[in-house]
Amino acid sequence: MTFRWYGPQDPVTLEKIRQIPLVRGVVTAVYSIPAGQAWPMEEIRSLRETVHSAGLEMEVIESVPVPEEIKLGAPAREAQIEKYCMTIRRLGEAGVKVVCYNFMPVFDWTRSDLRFALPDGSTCLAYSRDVIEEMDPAAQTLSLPGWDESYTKAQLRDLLQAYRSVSPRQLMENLCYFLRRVIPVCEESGVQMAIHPDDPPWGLFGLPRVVTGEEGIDYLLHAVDSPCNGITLCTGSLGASPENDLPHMAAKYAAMGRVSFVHARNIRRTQEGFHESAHPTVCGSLDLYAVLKALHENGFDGYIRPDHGRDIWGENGRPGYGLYDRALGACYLNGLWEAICRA
Ligand SMILES: [Mn+2]
Repeated sequence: MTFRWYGPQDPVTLEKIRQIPLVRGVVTAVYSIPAGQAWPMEEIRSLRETVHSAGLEMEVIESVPVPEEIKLGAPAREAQIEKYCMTIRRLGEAGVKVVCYNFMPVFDWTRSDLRFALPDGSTCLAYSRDVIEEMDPAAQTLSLPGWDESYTKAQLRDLLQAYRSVSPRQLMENLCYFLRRVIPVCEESGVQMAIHPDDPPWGLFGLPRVVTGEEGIDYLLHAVDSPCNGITLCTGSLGASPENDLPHMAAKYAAMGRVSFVHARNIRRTQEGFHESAHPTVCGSLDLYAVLKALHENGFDGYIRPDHGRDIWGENGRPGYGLYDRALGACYLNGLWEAICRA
């Protein structure tokens, strides 16, 4: 069991994380280096030292961002891939076993509301199809919660323009090109790449998305058939689409030995889209018990962390990443796991 930690600036401190029962390590990253730059060894070592002195492990990195040039298949990708490989080698040297990454063009996870109120007074992240569809990312006025604010409007327009000629098929080929270069380095370094599915698992604003379900995942796993080419099974991301049968996918990919990392959380699908929920099965649309059981039955012994939590007990946390509800999630998941193992 691991727990995401956003570095020394995170109000959820290592000391607090250390006190959550059975949490052994943190999932973190070097946040000071822009995408496309190799992470300096001394930064990696110092981060590891900080984590270790708090009595925790640092075996999972989330994430090493993939620069847009690589996703676009632009000529600059060659140099970018070299730098990415350099980071992988250094992480392997520092004892890192899994690198979580994603291949979503321009926008990472997307929500329409970061403080959606639930009947019990807690708040969570929510997605309304109508609200999102009315937005135009190229427009001057657009500002969506959680979006990368580092682009100017002009840069964002250029980037969106550049993606106009990238079909989903081409995006997948760009992903496979990247993996063919990176996975051999991972094999030498003892590092597993764990691709995070697109969140939500459908195209947005005319941008392609290809890691949305079984078809895309099967394709990328077979394109580079190595145990180092794995996935992050994010139940909440995949589960936003009712077409994704999560217990089936958990069983299938765990049996293949390709589930390197699990993000466990629940969501409730609604008329408007979905909102996030507390972790227990009855609190949402996803059967977390069935997912964990499928993982157990198929030999999963990798890393897991509770994914997004709600804001509860007056906490005003980083969206999705407060302490309390994620800690409750860790305890729930550990309880399920103990019961599954002992049964
Ligand atoms: Mn996730």
